[in-house]
Amino acid sequence: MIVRKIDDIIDTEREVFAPNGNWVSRRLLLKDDNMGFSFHETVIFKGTETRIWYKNHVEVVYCVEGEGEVETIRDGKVYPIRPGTLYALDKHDQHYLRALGSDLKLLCVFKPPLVGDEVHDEEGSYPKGD
Ligand code: 9YT
Repeated sequence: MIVRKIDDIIDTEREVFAPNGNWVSRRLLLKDDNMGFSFHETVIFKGTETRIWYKNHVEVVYCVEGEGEVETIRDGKVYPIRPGTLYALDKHDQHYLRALGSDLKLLCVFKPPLVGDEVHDEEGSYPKGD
């Protein structure tokens, strides 16, 4: 069994900051944990907008704190994100993620799992894992 605490991740190589300063991702489970997915606590910083397109992954996101929104680029639909809201990018949807009045704390699952140090490329994607 794996038991890990968020305090074990902070200030280690499993804590990854976006180069543009929009978010920090604390990667509690990664590919080498052999679960078939990775599991992260992500904080999206207040007032930021991030364009994302996970063309190589599916991601599910569950909000536990804060206030934000997701806009799907294909159709311009805007979805408010609040504690208790989940969204699943089952169609690799291109989207904007915005943190509005406060930081947004999200729990995120990626399949296939991230390796560890990935940050978004110019398209907002992570590279293929396998
Ligand atoms: C919700 C989202 O995709 N935010 C960007 C960071 C990502 N969750 C990660 O790498 O943990």
